[in-house]
Amino acid sequence: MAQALKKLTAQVLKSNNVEVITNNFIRANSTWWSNVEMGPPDVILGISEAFKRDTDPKKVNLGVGAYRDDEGKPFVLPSVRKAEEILHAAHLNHEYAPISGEAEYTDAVAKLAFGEDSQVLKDKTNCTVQTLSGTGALRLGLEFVSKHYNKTKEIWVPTPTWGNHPQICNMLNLPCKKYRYFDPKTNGFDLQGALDDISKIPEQSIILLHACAHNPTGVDPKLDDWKQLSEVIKKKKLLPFFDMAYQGFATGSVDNDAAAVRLFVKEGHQVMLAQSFAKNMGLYGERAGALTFLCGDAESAAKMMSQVKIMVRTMYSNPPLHGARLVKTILTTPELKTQWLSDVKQMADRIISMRSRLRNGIEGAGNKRSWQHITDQIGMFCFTGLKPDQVERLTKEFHIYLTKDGRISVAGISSKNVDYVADAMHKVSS
Ligand code: IK2
Repeated sequence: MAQALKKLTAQVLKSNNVEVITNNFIRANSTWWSNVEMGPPDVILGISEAFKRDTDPKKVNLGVGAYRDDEGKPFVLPSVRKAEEILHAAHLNHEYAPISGEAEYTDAVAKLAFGEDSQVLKDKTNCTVQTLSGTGALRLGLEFVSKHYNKTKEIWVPTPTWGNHPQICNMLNLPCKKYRYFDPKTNGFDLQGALDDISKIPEQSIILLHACAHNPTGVDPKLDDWKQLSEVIKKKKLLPFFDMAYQGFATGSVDNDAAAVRLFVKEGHQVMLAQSFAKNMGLYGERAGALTFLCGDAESAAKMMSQVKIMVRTMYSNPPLHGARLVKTILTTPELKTQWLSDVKQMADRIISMRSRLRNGIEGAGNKRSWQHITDQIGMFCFTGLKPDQVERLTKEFHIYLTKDGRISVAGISSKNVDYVADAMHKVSS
């Protein structure tokens, strides 16, 4: 207040328009929102902002999980370009979409996740709605849990997990608990730790699982591990909520990457599933996603749909059209789908080759530590194992931006910067 008064006195002395100055002072110091504190910047998007401010020509952004081509540029998939041309030529109108999204879209995305011949889809036991990308699917799913789930509302997430998972739970006052997942000693999956922790979760809680390309670690359970997880989850009567933001990005095959989800369905789990087309179609800003609840039968799925629609109607009324139209066009036009599958593989393969080059670069520089995990881990991210002080050096001395936990988005590495990044990682870690 003393500071504010000082500023006011200075302004009054400078100008004779006392009334305007006084009103400004009153407005600035007694608003309806004076209780609101400044919040911290988003952990990941805040890094992009810092990167933009950096004027060094060598700067590299390995913070945000957004795919870049080998020139370091945002990549518009050729299949998406073709779908755009088809939509442009069709001269479509801009009427409201149905509350749950176009049925052709939701049918196509459910088939992509659960498989073309999925029995649960044939039996219409799925309630699938279009959402505002993967985040919107998670939010809507947990919002629904918060209102309608009358069992144990604890949400169990892996350690570590994508930062937005606990944040969404906090927003909804849902208790967010953690089970072991990543083993820092091996830089791999802690199967025993996960099984032990999950076996102690209260019955009928919700367990969040990354379907593939775990963010931030890049460490996925093997198919046999998934079988063991499925068993213990079934035994504890937990509701599995799969987050599948990277279908196709882990192995380059959309079917391989959906293996865990399909295994759980085969084993009788009534899963929830959040899907995103941000990464695998490069539709980041279009916000095309989907949320599915598998139910016991078609009647229960219809009841669920009626309630989800009420919830959507009160939040954003109905979803955006354009991104969903692109996804639907690609998935339902055979030539475009073939093109897309090859586009996804191309992106996954480029990431895999950058992993090798990064590892070879660090090891080639004579670094004594093991960097095998760089090539063992999969998907967009690598959990480097770099400590916070090493991360800080990478940013301060080398203008390389990454999250404090040592996660790098391998998609941000290119032929142009891989040697520079490898050399910098070697220097800060030896
Ligand atoms: N779930 C997970 C696990 C994700 O990683 C994401 C995307 N995160 O990308 C930002 C980053 O970590 O750098 C999502 C869900 C949601 O993605 P979207 O809402 O963009 O579809």
